[in-house]
Amino acid sequence: MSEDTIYKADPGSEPFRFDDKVARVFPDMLRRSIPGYAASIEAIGSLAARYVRAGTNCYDLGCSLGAATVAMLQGIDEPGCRIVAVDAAPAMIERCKKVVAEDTGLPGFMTDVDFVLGDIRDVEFVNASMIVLNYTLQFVDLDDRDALLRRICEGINAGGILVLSEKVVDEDPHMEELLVDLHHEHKRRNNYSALEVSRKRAALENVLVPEAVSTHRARLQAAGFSHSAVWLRYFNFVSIIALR
Ligand code: GEK
Repeated sequence: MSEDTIYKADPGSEPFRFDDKVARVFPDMLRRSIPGYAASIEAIGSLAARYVRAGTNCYDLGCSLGAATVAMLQGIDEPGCRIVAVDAAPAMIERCKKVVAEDTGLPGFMTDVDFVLGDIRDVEFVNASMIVLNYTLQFVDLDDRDALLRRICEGINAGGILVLSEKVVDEDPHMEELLVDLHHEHKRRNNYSALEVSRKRAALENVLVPEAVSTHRARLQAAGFSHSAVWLRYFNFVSIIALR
């Protein structure tokens, strides 16, 4: 796995982008930066085994290098399914095709995978039993989030599931400060220097826009999901499951 050394260099005022430099070190970046990331991927596999029905579609929205796609492929226990893996970054989707093929021995799995270079706001969701937004919604314009979640819910069959993982903000400013500090300490323990942490934070300003857990749950309810629950929380990172 290539080591993420991107913010050892000064990016100036360049905002964070999902370019080739990022795609090359991405697994190391996520592993060291997102507390709970490995647990989110593991759960996606288990949830696929439980919720994916024969002859339905699954969507991995903002798939990056396809970690959630691989987990679903390995979890799905039913015939005739298709996973649609979507990412807007060419550097990600190109690498994703190779990584998924290497990790799973594709083709040869009973589930097909379509790799789509495109914006998740333009995807049509049909006959879905599982949709995954693993740390992706936080990069979508705030104004577009409600409509996207409504369309996602409409595309999920009764009894289907959405997995929504996000960085969040705490409504209590004191706790927010503490949780951000705990996250930064976690990154420093994972061998990012204080300077790398602060440069990355600046680069993500206005690019990654987190919301409160209550905002996410209210949006899920308004979108038409019948139930939702936070099943994972590690500092200021959560994963929510929502049932149609
Ligand atoms: C994982 N889910 O490993 N349309 C399509 N893709 C988008 C959009 C959009 N509007 N906005 C952002 N992306 C993955 C990790 S990373 C999380 C997801 C992170 C894509 C973007 O190109 C990137 O690949 C991904 O969403 C977010 O489970 O970097 O913190």
